[in-house]
Parts: sequence; C-alpha cells; structure tokens
Amino acid sequence: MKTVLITGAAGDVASYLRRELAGKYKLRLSDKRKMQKTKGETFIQADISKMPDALKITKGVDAIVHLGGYSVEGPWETIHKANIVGCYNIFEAARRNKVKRILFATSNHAVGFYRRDQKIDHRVYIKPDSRYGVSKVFGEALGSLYADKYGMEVFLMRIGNVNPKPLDKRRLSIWFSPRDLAQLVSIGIDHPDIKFEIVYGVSGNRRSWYDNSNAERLGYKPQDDSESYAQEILAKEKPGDPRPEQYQGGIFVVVEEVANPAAERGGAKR
Ligand code: 15L
Repeated sequence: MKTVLITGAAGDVASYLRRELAGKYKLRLSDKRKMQKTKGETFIQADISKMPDALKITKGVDAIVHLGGYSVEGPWETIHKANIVGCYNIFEAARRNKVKRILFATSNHAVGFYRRDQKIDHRVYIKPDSRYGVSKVFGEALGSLYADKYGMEVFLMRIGNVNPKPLDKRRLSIWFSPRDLAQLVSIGIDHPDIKFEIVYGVSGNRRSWYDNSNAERLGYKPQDDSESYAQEILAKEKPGDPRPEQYQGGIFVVVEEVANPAAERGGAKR
C-alpha cells in the first residue's frame, strides 16, 4: 500500500479526501494546526514555511497531495509565507527526499479572469484574479520546472469548490463533489504515465466553464453533476455586482480580501 502525505490536512478539502481515501493508501497527515487522526493515519505537526519541517514530513512517502497553504485572497505577507515559501519548500523537499510524484492543489483562481461566456481547457494562458491566484500560478510554474528539470511527476489540479453540495450560482459551474475529488486524486497518485499534467478539479457539471478533456484522457469519469441542485440554488440567488458576475473568479476579481474559512472556524491563521 502506498504511503501518501497530505499537507493542509486539517482543512476542509483534506477532511473530505481523508474520508474517501481511508483504507486505500497509508495516509500521513500534516498541518500547522493540531488535529485528530483516525485509524490507519499518522500525523506530524509541521510548518511548511520552514524547510526542516518540509523535509521531515516528505521523507519516505510515495506521493504527496499538497493542499497546505492560505486558501483565499488576503494579505500578501500571509500568502507569500504559506503559498510561495511553503510551496517551494514542499517541491524542493520532495526532490531532496526523492519523492517522485506530487499532486498540487492549484485553483480556478489561477484562471479566474476568463469570462464566464468562455470555455477554457488546460492549455489556456494563465489569468489569475488575485494575489492568491498568482500564488497558485507560482506553484504551477514550480511544478513545470521540477518536472522538466528533475523528472518529477507532477499533477496539477485547478480545483473549483469542494463541498458536499454546490453553494451558489457560480459554484454550479465549478462544484467538485468529495467522491469526484477522491477519484481525480487517485488518478493523480496511481496513473503510470504522469509527467506533467494540468486538469480541472470539478465534477461533471453541465454548467462547467472547463473543457476537462485532459482529465478524461487520463481516465477521469465524474459521477456528480451540480445540475440536480440548480433549481434550488437559482431560486435563492440574489442579483450580484455586475463586474464579478462576468468573470469565472467571481468576487476574487474585485476584492482585496476574502473571509478565511479556516480562521473563522478557529483554526490558526497561517
Ligand atoms: C478556492 O481556490 C478556495 O480555496 C476556496 O476556499 C473557494 O473560495 C474556491 O476557490 C471558490 O472559488 O469557490
């Protein structure tokens, strides 16, 4: 059984993923915050903005699912520490520890300034909608470098919004159900021919803004479609600000800060 490191393991996305992947891989969890592990998991508390911590958690694993970092738009110092320094440390520690395979949770916000009337695939030029989006593009660029220069196997998932149900009209287009997330992550861990791939981390939504044929080529067959929630969600939707409504990234294209879900739950600010 492969040993897989999940960084940012105390976060929401990881909590869904751990449930879905239990029993399939030996999970090594790491986070800056203390957290409860369950049977079959190990936990190492670590601050990935410190290289010795990054080296410690990546030692001896078969693959890394790098979810750790600051997950929304916010102050540059915070994003820099978590998503630039932290992300670099994870790639570099993986290289030094000879971990070949790394899955990186990039985001729809790396391309959030594409308009909603455009359908984009994995080959489009980046169009980040925020400093947060720029930090995700940095991670994508690191992935490209480490694949080409060091032969690492890099799987970049531009994740939409992971939730048991889509939250609003924008999320009908980018919803990613926990079981589809688990399927895509398993492909990223186990597919024998990954060199460098960009895929969209979304379910099979009828309203999708993405041509996700690269994920499908690798065997991804999403089981969920947000359309079954559309009526209920659209009935509740209030008319929004017209500028963010034009763009895939929504409010990220206009605001300087988005409420941090981790801080609101009482988790540590990164
Ligand atoms: C993201 O990249 C964030 O990590 C997540 O918290 C959501 O804001 C999501 O995008 C989204 O666009 O809904």
